[in-house]
Amino acid sequence: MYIDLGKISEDVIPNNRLDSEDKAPQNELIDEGEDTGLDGYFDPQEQTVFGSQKSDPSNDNFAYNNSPLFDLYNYFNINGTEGNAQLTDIGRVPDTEDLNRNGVLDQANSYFRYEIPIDTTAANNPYIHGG
Ligand SMILES: [Ca+2]
Ligand SMILES: [Ca+2]
Ligand SMILES: [Ca+2]
Ligand SMILES: [Ca+2]
Repeated sequence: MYIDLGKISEDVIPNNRLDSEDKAPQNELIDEGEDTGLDGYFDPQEQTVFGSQKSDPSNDNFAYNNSPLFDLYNYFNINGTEGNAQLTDIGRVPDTEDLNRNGVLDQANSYFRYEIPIDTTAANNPYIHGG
């Protein structure tokens, strides 16, 4: 497990540009057709732009299943940014790379990384003491 403490670049789509779902007019609201994910494309456009036959070429679709029936819990795509506006309270504002909301793309990477082994075998993990 890695824990990074400090500043990390907001440029998730590494293009030196601030990518956001909020298109003109920018109003901090999810308007019709804006719930595209950070890439700005819905799946059919992703297939065209990236020349792919995959159902979700950008792998950015939101999905989850929290049904206790048959233990169908699945949160693998809970952080997807395409299609998250309709199903959750957290998705009602446009997704953006601008995490600190200062209006600019902060690209500084300046952080300390701590590596913590999660091996539970005491012989392999020097951080386990006392069993
Ligand atoms: Ca970007
Ligand atoms: Ca997308
Ligand atoms: Ca997609
Ligand atoms: Ca920023």
